Amino acid sequence: MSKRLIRDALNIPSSEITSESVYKQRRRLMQAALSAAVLPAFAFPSFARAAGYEIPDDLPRYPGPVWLRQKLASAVRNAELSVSDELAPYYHAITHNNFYEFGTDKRDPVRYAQKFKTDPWKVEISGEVAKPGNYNLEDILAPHALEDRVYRLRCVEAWSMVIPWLGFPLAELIKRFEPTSKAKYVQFTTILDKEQMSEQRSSFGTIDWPYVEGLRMDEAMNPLTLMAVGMYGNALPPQNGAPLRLVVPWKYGFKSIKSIVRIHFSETMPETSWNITAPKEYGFYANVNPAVDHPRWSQATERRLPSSLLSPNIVDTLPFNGYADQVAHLYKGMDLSKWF
Ligand SMILES: Nc1nc2c(c(=O)[nH]1)N[C@H]1C(S)=C(S)[C@@H](COP(=O)(O)O)O[C@H]1N2
Ligand SMILES: [Mo]
Repeated sequence: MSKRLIRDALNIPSSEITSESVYKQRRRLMQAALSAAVLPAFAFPSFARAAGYEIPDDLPRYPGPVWLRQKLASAVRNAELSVSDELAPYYHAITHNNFYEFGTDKRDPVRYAQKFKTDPWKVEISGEVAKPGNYNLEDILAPHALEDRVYRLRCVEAWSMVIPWLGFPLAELIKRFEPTSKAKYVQFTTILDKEQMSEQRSSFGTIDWPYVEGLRMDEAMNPLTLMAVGMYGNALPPQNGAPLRLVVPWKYGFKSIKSIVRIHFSETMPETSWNITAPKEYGFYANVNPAVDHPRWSQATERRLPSSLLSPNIVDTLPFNGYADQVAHLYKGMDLSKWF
């Protein structure tokens, strides 16, 4: 198709088409908007309304399966563990994503994850644990009441946003499955599904699939560590890691692994995807730390979304992403420039 034809199809004035890259970016935006717009706009649960989350009518909601909806609607705000920073507009949270299984561009997940199947979903619990098994997500969630928590999310790429998650403490899940005394670490694994995830088919990828992440047991048991199943009062969108993801707010975003199918307890430190890929750049701990720069850029500040060229909205990065009071004790006596 010629440039002119595409331009006409999208109805963009020619004055705005200044270069191939601007045109490409625009086309991506349009495609993202289109794929989102075709989703039905369901009435969102009363919780979203009560919490005052603003979801413009032309943006999709992700209500999730019927069994999950009721749970989401009965979530309760945890004010004590929520920050008062301004929320990222919903649009930014669902269209600016890192989910490399669906592509490496920030707009790829919203474009390519919309048909991702997240129900039914199984989670395997394995390793050093008294009750291993393959469980339906519904059974995993059954005993847990959901909380609404507003957390900062700080990506290692030096941007950040503030998101209201719906989830429950990982500690509660861990206690239920009764890890043995040998369980010193927890490893999480994302689904491996080449049919649904285009980047897992690519032979040029940087990551050795499936994506894996891990925490030390005391980090996993910290009250801030959340298993999320929703955000902005609704189920998680697929691009944000539906149906089950980890959220560890004091660590760089890559620790917060998406679309989890396995939780494994081990005696030794597990492998983690970005550490395998570039061990000099990404450590196991990955605590947000303005004093330890990434080898290729500073970590002293961050671009808080929404951010644009004219108004970049740069803010100081805080040690442990502002959660030092709750987590600094976990690393007492450790040299954090060595254990980055
Ligand atoms: N499976 C998987 N999980 C992942 C990623 C990924 O590429 N694959 N990206 C991580 C990174 S780098 C970030 S910053 C967060 C982004 O979460 P969000 O898209 O919900 O903002 O997800 C993390 N979890
Ligand atoms: Mo990230």
